[in-house]
Amino acid sequence: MQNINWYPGHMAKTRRQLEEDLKLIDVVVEIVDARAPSACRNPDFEQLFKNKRRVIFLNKSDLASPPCTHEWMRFYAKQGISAVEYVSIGGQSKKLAITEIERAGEDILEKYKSRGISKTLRAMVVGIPNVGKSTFTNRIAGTSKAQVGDRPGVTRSKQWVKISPYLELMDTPGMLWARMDDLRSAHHLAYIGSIRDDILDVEELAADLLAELMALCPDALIRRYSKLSQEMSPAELLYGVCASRGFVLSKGVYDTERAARIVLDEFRAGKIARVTFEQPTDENEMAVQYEGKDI
Ligand SMILES: Nc1nc2c(ncn2[C@@H]2O[C@H](COP(=O)(O)OP(=O)(O)OP(=O)(O)O)[C@@H](O)[C@H]2O)c(=O)[nH]1
Ligand SMILES: [Mg+2]
Repeated sequence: MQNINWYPGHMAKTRRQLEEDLKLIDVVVEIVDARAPSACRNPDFEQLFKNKRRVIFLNKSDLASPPCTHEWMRFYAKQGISAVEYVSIGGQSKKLAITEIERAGEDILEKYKSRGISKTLRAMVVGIPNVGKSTFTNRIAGTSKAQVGDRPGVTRSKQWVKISPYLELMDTPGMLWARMDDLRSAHHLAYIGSIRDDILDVEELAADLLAELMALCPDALIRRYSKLSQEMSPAELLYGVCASRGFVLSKGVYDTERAARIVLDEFRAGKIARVTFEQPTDENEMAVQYEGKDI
């Protein structure tokens, strides 16, 4: 299996900063992309946040398959993990999100209250790049203070945002882990824009995305690119997109690079279908277990 070289230099610094800031915060708010909840879980987080209260937001659920999101919610509930299905753009309730974060830190507040101290709850918003941490923070705060963008690595330093006299959120830069050797997970992260396309071969990436979409939502895919059919190989699917859109460089030569970029762009813009690439499994169960001890 190829070892993918994907760890930008600034991420080691991000990790050190997160570790240092942990002492300032009461609750960890983990944002994952609902289309790839498994690939989005940074394995380093389990160790890093093992003594913290945590709540997971399955963000961008407007782009994911609703039955799959429900399955993930059941999966988290079964393990006693607080998880919330969420959409950070549009009209979803910020009150719901605030309530869930406050609930995660409830016992901490109670403990202070019993000592006669009224404390502001401090929460750190963490996750891998481009899952919507800054959009979520802005949504909850009702501001546009945190910079957002549809590419990985937009936020480069932490930022505190006051939500109310009782709650403050810290937006943080996206963090990956040092070693990735699972190509399928890496592809999922690239499809959702959490790692840069140029780390991988863009044509291979788009061809594999087409194959995964053909398995998950063939009708929607064929509606979008009419010359595709279910028996095509990944490479043939990419040629099929060229044929559907007339991407021809010269007679008989397809512009597969253009087709690859179009497929990735259209998928990310939610133009093909709402899909979830991963199902909960026993293996994930091991990975998401954590202890919420200590105050
Ligand atoms: N459809 C949809 N798009 C979203 C949602 N939340 C965020 N986005 C989009 O996702 C992109 C990335 O959002 P950011 O908030 O910059 O993501 P981030 O996690 O802060 O990214 P980094 O700072 O790069 O780590 C932007 O184009 C947002 O508009 C959501 O719930 N649904
Ligand atoms: Mg950000």
